Order: sequence, then C-alpha cells, then structure tokens
Amino acid sequence: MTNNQNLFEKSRIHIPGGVNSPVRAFGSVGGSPLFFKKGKGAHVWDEDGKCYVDYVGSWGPMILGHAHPEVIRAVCETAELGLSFGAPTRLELEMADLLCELLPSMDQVRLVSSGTEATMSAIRLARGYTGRSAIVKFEGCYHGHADSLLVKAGSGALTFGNPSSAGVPPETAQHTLVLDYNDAGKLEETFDKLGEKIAAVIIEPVAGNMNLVAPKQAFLETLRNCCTKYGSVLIFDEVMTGFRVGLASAQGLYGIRPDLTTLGKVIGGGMPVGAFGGKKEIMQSLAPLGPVYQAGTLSGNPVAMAAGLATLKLLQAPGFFEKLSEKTRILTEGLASIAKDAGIAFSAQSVGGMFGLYFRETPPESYAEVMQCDKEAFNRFFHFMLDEGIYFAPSAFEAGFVSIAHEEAEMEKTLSAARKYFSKA
Ligand code: HOZ
Repeated sequence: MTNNQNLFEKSRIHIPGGVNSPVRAFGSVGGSPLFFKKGKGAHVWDEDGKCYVDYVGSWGPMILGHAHPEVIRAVCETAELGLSFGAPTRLELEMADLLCELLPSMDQVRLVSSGTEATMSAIRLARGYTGRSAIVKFEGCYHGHADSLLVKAGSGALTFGNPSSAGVPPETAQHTLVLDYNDAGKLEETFDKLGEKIAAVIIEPVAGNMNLVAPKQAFLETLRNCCTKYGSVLIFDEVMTGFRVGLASAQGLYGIRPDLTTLGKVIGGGMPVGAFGGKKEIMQSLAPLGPVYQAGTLSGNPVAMAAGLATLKLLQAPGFFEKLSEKTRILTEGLASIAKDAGIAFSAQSVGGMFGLYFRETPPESYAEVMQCDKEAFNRFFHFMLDEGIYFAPSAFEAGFVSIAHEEAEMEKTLSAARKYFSKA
C-alpha cells in the first residue's frame, strides 16, 4: 500500500469519506486520492514523494504558483503580530481600497472567510435590498453550498427548482429558478413573466464548476438589460474568475457592470477568504448601517489579508495577464492539436489563466453540452497523465488553472505526455 493509500484509509475513520471536500476523494475518476505534502512554483509533491506539474492550483488561488517567497514572507511577518483580533485592522482597509480601485463596479466591499459565505451573504443582501424573494441561477453554475443555491431545474423552464442536496427544504429551493446558461431567449421570457418578483440573478460570468463554459457576449448583455429593466440585482460570482481571467476580472473582460460581485480564491493568495461588494446604495443595506445582518469572527483575518495583498500586488505587474493567458493558450492549443492529429474527439479552450478540456469535438456552451462529453475517456486520460506526473483536476467537470510559474519545461512535459497518450488512445 502506498503512503497516499494508507493515509486515505486512516482518514476515512474520522473524516466522512476521508476528505474535507467531496471532489478530492477521486470519486469521479476512480482510484485513491493523492495527499499532498508540499508545493513549490508549478509543482506539488505527494506523500510518496512523487512530483507533479499542478494544473489545479488549489482550485484557482495559486496564481503565482505555490509558496511564492513574497507571499510567504507577508504571511510570516503578519502572523508574528498576532493571528486574529476580531476587530478592524489596517490590512482590511488596504484590501477594501485595492478591490474597489481594481473593480470599478465596486463602491464598497465586505470581507468574509469563504466564497460560500460571500455568495450566501450577497443573496441575502439582494433580497433585503429589493424586498423580493425569488432568485435566478443557471444550471451547472456552482456558487458554494448555501441552501438556496443547491438547487437544480424544476420540471419546466419557468418552474422553480428542486433541492440538489438532501437537507435543503423544498420551501427554500422553491424560491430559486434554474435556467440554461447562455440561453438569452429563455432569460428574457422569464423576466417578462416574473421580473418584478426576482430579487437577484447570480451567475459565474465564465462558468468554472461544470468544466469551463465561456459566456456568449449577447447573453451577458441580455442579463444586464433584464436586471436593469426590472430592478433585480445582478450578482457576478467571480470567486473563481476574479483576478484570474484578467486584472479587471470577467466583468472587465466582457465589459459588463454587475451590481454586486463575489470574490474569493486569488484575493486570499491561498488563505481562506471571501468578499462581496458593489453599488454603495445596495451595500448600505448591510448591518450595522442597514437591516441585512451579516457577521464573522474571522472576517478580514489579517494573515489572509496579508497573503491576498501580496498576491494582488504581484499580479498587477505590467504584462502579467498577457503572459498568464499566453501560457494557458499554449497548453490548450497544444493539447487540442495533438488530439486532432490523432483523430480523437477532443477540444480545449482557455480564458485568462483558466482552461477547459473536453472529450467532445467542440467546447460546450451549456450544461447539457458538458454532459455530452465522454467522461470515461477523460478518466482514462486523467490517470495516464497522473502516472506521467501531470495533475489535472480529478473530475471531467472541473476547470483547470495555470500559474505564472508554469514555464516552457512544464508545458513541454505535459504536451509530451499527452502525445504519448493520444498516439495510443
Ligand atoms: N469547489 C471546488 C470544486 N469546484 C472544490 C474545492 C476543493 O475540494 O478544495
């Protein structure tokens, strides 16, 4: 038994399923999960000492690569001064000022401890601000695990949703409408019928939790117009895309100004963090100013702020996102071309430092199309690449991430392993 397998067996005794987040269990791809011991730059090492080129990057935050010296220094220096005060600190002010400067849609922001907390709070705020209950989400988009967001489509396009997890009361799910991503027509139809009841629409402006699905520009524009026309709050969930697809995030890339934005991942540089912010008029409904309650002992934690500020400082370097996007494009275009030469039904695409790999002729545009991908083909590819020392997300339905520390050598290693695989597949 390997060290990884041994640790997994032991973990199952006191941790349900042996993991603290389901996808880590390798349930989708099969086999035993890796336990990581360390990371440096573009690489991670497991408990058996094997080294991998890492394309998960802690699911997005590690945009500078692992253990970047400046981030580690900021964390250590801040930790020396105390880990948590449950009171305001200067670092929270610095973070709030920086986020509002980098995202023009954000007048004010509140810092929390996770992406789930950010989206859950943004939904409550939108409901409190509008006095309405209904919300709209899109099938395949994931916004953390708050009850009202663990909902799948109901029986018809205009019916409210059903819980997608046990433990979510149907009464809660019944305030959530689930529509198809990129379907502008259905969105308009829904708003024409129910617009005055809709408190908010929440969307991943580039979907990254059903593999990667890129938005159609016209769809995002329709979304903005519908929300403006009916006074519904448009929430961009940029927990994944924030400072990952560009310095101005997805809202800058597509030129759409949301009313509220949720953030996490990159803004914590690998420490637990979340944030939600937007129009001042809406944000002023939050306690202690307004009637919408929200609080947290570790909110704006100084060590997390220090890691996030150090990360955000480095990714503002001139040309950072051009370089990151180019690296990611080299990876996806390389993989697609190798598969094409081998006659395999495979496609790939990237947005900034995020990418999607699909065992399907063309990149999917909706959840239904994602479901048409050949999952078994992905699983075989995943395990071959893992053996070769390449760590992709352990599920056909997750996006991948490249860091600025991924260099030509790592790309070449990846493409050469893929060449070996596709020539035999
Ligand atoms: N939310 C991630 C999947 N899209 C998984 C996070 C984790 O397991 O760390």
